Amino acid sequence: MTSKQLAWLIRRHGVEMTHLSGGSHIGAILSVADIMGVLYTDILKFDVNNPEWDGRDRFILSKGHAGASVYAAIAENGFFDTEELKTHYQNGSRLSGHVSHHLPGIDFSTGSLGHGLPVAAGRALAGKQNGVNFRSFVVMGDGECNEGSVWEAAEFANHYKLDNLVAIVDYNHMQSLDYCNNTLEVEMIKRWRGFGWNIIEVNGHDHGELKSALINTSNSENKPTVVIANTVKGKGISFMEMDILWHYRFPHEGWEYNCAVNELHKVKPEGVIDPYTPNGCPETIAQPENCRHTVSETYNPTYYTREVESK
Ligand SMILES: Cc1ncc(C[n+]2csc(CCOP(=O)(O)OP(=O)(O)O)c2C)c(N)n1
Ligand SMILES: [Mg+2]
Repeated sequence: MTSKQLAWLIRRHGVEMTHLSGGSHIGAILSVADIMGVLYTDILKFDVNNPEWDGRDRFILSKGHAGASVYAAIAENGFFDTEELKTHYQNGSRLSGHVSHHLPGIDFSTGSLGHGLPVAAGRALAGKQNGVNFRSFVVMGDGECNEGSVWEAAEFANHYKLDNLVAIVDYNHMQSLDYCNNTLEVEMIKRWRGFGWNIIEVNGHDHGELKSALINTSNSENKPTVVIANTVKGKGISFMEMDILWHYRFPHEGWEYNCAVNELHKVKPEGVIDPYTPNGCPETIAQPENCRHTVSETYNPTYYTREVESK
C-alpha cells in the first residue's frame, strides 16, 4: 500500500469511526492522517507477525485523542481485522477513544497529553544502552507542547544525545477550544532550537517532504530530531478545516456525514476501495452555505450531542 492510499483510508475510517460512535476528535485525526500514512508505509520498521520484535522502531501517538488514526493504520497493516474498527469508542471495545496498548502493535497508552516524549526518550536511551538498533518515534500536538513534561524530556534527550529519537509535532495552531496563540503560545522553532534539537520543518501534508525528513534523521552532532510538520486541522474535508468545532463534534447523520464522505471520494487514490460506502453517499442533502463556527460557539456543549440538529 502507498502512503497516499493509507492516508486516505485513515481519513475514511476516521469519519466512519467517529460517526458510528459519536466520538470526538475528527479534526485531529484528519490533521495527522498524512503523517501516519507516511510513517506506517515508508518509515517505521515493524513485523506484523511479531509485534514485540526487539528490533522494531518504537512508536507513540502522544496526541492520543487521535487514536482512530493509529488504529486504522495498524489494522490496514494487518495487526487486526479492519472490521473491528467499527467498535471504536464503544463499550467493551479494545479500541478505546484514546490510544490503548491492549492491541497488538501498540505498546503505550496515551490520552493524557505530555507523556509520549518522556517515554519515547527513555526508550531511545534504553536502545542505546542495550545496543539495539531502532529509532524511537513520537507524534505530538502543538497544544500538547504546553505541557512542562515535554520540555523536561526535550532537555534530557539533548543531554544524552539521543540521535535515535524522532519527535514529530503536528503543528496545526489549534488545540481543543481555541487557537494555540490565544491559549498559551509556544514559539515552536525557537523553543526546540533552544533545547538543542536538530530541527526539520516540512509541510505535514506533503508525503515527499515527510519522507525525506523522516527516512534518515542521523546528524553529525548526534542531536535528537524534531520534525515540525505544518498542518491544517480537519485537513481534507473543507468544512472541517480550521473550524475549531470539529475538535469535539463528530460527523452527524445527514449532510455532515454525506458531504464528508463525498469530499473524500473526490480525491480517492487509484486502487483504494471505500469499505463503507464504495460509491460515496447520495448527494440529496446539500451542505448549508454558512456552516462555519466561531470560537465562542464551540463553548456551547449542545453542539456536540447527537440530539442537536446540524446547523
Ligand atoms: C493532560 C491533558 N490535559 C488536557 C487534555 C484535554 N485535551 C484533549 S485534546 C486537547 C487539545 C490538544 O491540542 P493539540 O495537542 O494541539 O492537538 P490537536 O488536536 O490540535 O492535534 C486537550 C487540551 C488532555 N487530553 N490531557
Ligand atoms: Mg494542535
